[in-house]
Amino acid sequence: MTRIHPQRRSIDASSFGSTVSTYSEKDCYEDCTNCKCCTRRCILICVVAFLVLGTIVAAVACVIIFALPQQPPVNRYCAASSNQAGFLCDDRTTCIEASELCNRIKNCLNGEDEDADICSNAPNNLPGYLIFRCADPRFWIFIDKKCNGINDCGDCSDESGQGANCPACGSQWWTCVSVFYQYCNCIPRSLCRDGIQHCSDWSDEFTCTN
Ligand SMILES: [Ca+2]
Ligand SMILES: [Ca+2]
Ligand SMILES: [Ca+2]
Repeated sequence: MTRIHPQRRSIDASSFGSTVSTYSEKDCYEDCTNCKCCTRRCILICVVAFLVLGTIVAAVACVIIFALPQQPPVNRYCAASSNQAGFLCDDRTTCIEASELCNRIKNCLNGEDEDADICSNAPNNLPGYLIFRCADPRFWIFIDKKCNGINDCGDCSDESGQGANCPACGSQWWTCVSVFYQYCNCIPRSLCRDGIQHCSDWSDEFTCTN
């Protein structure tokens, strides 16, 4: 006797009415990832799944980032030829004068002395040991311009001011109060007895010997 097995019918969700669904949550999730299911429940499952995955990925990234050894800040301090603090180039050998920073000339081999990170907001981004603030807080100079005999601040605070604490005039200089804006309390001995008054007391013309 031939038996006829009833054929299994494919399930047509529409035949059960709008509130009935035969999908399992697993099927639903798989369909969601393929954008084939748009029920609220599926969307909620998808959102939760992506949030959880996103949180895990973010947590792993944070662990990796914070677990990496932090690079210590580069110490750029060096003694320049002016006997003032200088800027140490990346080769850890070349020491340039502070005033060679941010002068639009690449004095370091790789040009790190002109790096926009430090030059775009000078002097705020410069190490404090490379600058000198004049008595007038609006002005500042590079440290190698302090005690160099020249009135760089404009008010001589970098040469004869208490904050500068400069040594006495060297052997190549004559001590007096200069009548020229360029100098302060020292004038080059080469200006002695040249027929031009450089000191307020004329000592450069009558007392000084060069
Ligand atoms: Ca430079
Ligand atoms: Ca100076
Ligand atoms: Ca003179």
